[in-house]
Amino acid sequence: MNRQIIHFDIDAFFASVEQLDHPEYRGKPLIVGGDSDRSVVSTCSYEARAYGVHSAMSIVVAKKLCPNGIYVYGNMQRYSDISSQIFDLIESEFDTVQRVSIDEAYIDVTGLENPIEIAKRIKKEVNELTGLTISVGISYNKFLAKLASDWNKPNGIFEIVPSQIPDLLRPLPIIKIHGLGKKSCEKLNRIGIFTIDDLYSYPSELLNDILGEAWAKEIIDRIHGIDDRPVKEYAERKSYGRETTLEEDSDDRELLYAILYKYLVKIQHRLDEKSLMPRTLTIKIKYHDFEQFTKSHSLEYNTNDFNILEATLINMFEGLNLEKPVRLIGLSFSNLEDADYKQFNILEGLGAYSTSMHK
Ligand code: TTP
Ligand code: MG
Repeated sequence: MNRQIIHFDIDAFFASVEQLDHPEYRGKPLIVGGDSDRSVVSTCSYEARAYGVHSAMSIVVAKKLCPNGIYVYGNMQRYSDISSQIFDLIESEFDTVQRVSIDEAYIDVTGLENPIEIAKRIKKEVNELTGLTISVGISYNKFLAKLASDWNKPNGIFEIVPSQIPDLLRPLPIIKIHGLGKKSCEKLNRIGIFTIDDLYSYPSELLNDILGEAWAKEIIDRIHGIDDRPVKEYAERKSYGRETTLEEDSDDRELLYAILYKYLVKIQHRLDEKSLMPRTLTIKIKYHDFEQFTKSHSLEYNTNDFNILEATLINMFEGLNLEKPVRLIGLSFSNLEDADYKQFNILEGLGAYSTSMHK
C-alpha cells in the first residue's frame, strides 16, 4: 500500500506572528531581522516578497528593494512558544509526527481518513488555535509531500499522486529539489541543467562527479518519486492521541465510549512499545455546532497499566455531561515519562519511604 504523508509549513512564520501581535503591520511589507545594516532578513511577509525581499538577504539590500517596508527585530521566545503550541496540537492527534524545523513537520497518515480532509482539518485547527495559516502538502513520500506544501503557498493545499510523476516535476527549476543546495544548483546550472527535466536526461555517471555518488543517486531517486525515508517521530514529544469526526453527529454515549475505548487500546499499546507512561488523559469533544471543550484528568503518578487507564477513562466519561450531539471525539495522553526512568524513581521513592518508616 502506498504511504500517505503530509508535510506542513507555517506561512511566513516569524512575520505572520508579528502581524498577529501588531495589527498595524498587517497587509504591509514587514521584514523581520532587525534594523541595523549588519542584520540579515530572517523572513518577511508575502507583501515584502513582492519587492524581491527574501530570507538570508542583508537588510541593506532589502532596504534598497523595499524602502517603505517595516523593519523589526524578532522575538524568538514568542515564535518558539507558538511553534510548540502547534506541534503539541498535531501530536495530540497523530501517532507519527516528525518535526523538522521550528515551523514544519511531516505526519504519516497512512490508513487514516482521506488525507485532503485531514489537511483541511489541521489547517483549520491551527488557524483557530493561533490565528496563523499553514500550507499543507500530501503525497506518497516525504520528498513529494514537502514539494507539495510549497506548491500553493501561502495558505495552500496540494496533493501529488503517483500518476503525476514524472511529468508534473519536469518544468520545475532544480532549486525546488529539497536536498540540492544553492552551490550544487549553481554548478549544475553551469553545465546547462536548469530544470528537473534537464536532470532526467543527464547521464547519471556525470552527475556523480558533481554531487558525489551517494547523493547523486538519492537526488535521482527522489525526482523519480522514490523516497523511502520514514517519518521519524520527534523523540521528546509531549502527547499521543487520536480523534475522529463522526460520520453523523451523535449523542449515543455507548457509541462515543466505544470510540474512546478503541483509542485507549491503540494509544496504550503504542506507548507500551515506546516504554512511555502517561499521567494525564484528555478527552476532547466538539459539538455539532463546533463549540468544543476538553476534559483532562491527571493521575497521581505516571503509569501505562491498562486497567488503571481504563478505569480512569470510565470515570472521566461517566462524569462527562454531553449537552448536544457530538461531531468530533478524541482522546490523548500527555505528561509522558520514560518507563525505565520511572522505575528508577520508584526505587528511590521506596527508599525514602522506608527511611521515614524507620524513624
Ligand atoms: P521558512 O518556513 O523557510 O520560511 P517562512 O515560514 O518565513 O515562509 P514560507 O514558509 O511561507 O515560505 O522558515 C521558517 C522561519 O525560520 C522563518 O519565518 C524565519 C526563520 N528563518 C530564518 O531565520 N532564516 C532563514 O534563512 C530562513 C529560511 C528561515
Ligand atoms: Mg514556513
